Amino acid sequence: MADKKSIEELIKLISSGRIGELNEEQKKQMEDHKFWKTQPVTKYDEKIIQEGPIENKTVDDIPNDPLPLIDGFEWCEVDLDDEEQLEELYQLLYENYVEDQSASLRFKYSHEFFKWALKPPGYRKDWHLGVRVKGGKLVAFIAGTPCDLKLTKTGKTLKSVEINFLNIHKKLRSKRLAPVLIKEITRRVNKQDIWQALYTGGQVLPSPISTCRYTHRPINWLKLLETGFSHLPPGKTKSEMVATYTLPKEPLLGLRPMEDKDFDEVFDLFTSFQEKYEIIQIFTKEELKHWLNTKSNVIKPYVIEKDGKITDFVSYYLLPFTVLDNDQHNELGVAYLYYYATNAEENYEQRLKSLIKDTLITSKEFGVDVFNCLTSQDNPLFIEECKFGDGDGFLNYYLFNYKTFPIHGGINAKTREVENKDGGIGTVLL
Ligand code: MYA
Repeated sequence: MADKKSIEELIKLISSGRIGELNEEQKKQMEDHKFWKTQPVTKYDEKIIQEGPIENKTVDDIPNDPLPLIDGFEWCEVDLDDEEQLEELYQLLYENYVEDQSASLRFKYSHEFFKWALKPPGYRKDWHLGVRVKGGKLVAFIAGTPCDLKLTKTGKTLKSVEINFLNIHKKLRSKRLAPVLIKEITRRVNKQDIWQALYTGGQVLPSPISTCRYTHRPINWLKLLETGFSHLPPGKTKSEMVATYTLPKEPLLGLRPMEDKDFDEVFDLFTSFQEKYEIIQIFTKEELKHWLNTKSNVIKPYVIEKDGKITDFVSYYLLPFTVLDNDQHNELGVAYLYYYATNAEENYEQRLKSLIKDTLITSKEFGVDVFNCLTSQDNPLFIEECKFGDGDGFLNYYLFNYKTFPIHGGINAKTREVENKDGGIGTVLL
């Protein structure tokens, strides 16, 4: 039986999948960051006077050859069109991505998930970067995917990449391999004349442009209890808890699965809606079609149509957990809120609350037991009413080689409680 954990702890694991989260007091001193202090990133407590790149280089300044690796290891490209290599990536991440003390939780990535996350239009195979024991086992990975960013306050657009899925086999930890992977992916991206990157992490590194908090909404509270991840609050009965989280059977606003024919309207609605946030990803139609794939088992887009017009759209992705050592359950269904938009201007807040309530209802169909969202986007407007509870996981957002003024992440800087403020983070990273 898994150790008893609070739901907060579970979500922290689910959400961040990242170890070693440090709070402000615990964060390393800048000079202790032997690697990061050499990189073009904003220093802790650096006062930003002007936004812009930290260093300017040209493609000719960038070496043509990969960085040397320690003896016995070699670089590889993980070919996601090759089922065997996909399986290797799956195994690496399954066994090494999440650090859970009782080792009772594992991300249940599917091959389809990797293809969705890592093969958007314009993806490059050489940005699916792996390290192998020479001629053998895959032991480390890092991925870059193309992404154009916009900082809406200045209107500045940045041709960038998103960096994700950095993972090193447990046996090769603390050997300074991560900096080598980061430098090599940087070299490969720079070679394409791209100089900025967006990435997130639970760790405090120099220096976040924003910090969001994870929140979670139990859908199947009883199962969360049975898997040992939720507890019965003092003074409450099980049936009271179940009743608290029980949702209506059918969506109330008429939410329906998005179809391909809705796409152009969704694209227009979403693109103009996103401008309200300070940092957003600019999607081409082709890219958004990929991210909102209507036939996917991973991403679930929905729309509301009224009088022949799409008025709202919402989406979430599914990334379940395998539960080990539990007599009753072997899987936990987890959904993550992705992008949404509405054309409601009056009663915007109410509309958003109703939209999300309906979204939660639809998720039951896919066996979702807990629905997560961050305090990014306009999520603080509905978090409480839709019964999302504060998690204790925080997600820091970083920009490589670009200084920006801090961006509100939906939490109070001091208390770290959910706080609503216009604007903020409009990008969702997986
Ligand atoms: S976040 C997901 C990260 N993955 C995990 O948490 C999975 C489990 N953990 C592991 O596999 C390992 O612990 C990892 C570190 C691989 C994380 N982001 O090799 P080391 C720095 C940035 O001895 P290890 C995601 O995927 C650390 O501060 N830096 O460490 C986004 C230290 O540097 P310094 C990190 O524990 C990734 C150095 O590495 C992270 O064996 C974005 C220690 O190296 C981290 N998550 O391995 C990457 N963790 O001494 C940056 C540790 O200076 C992208 N470190 O403090 C930057 C943009 C690049 C492209 C630019 C293009 C223009």
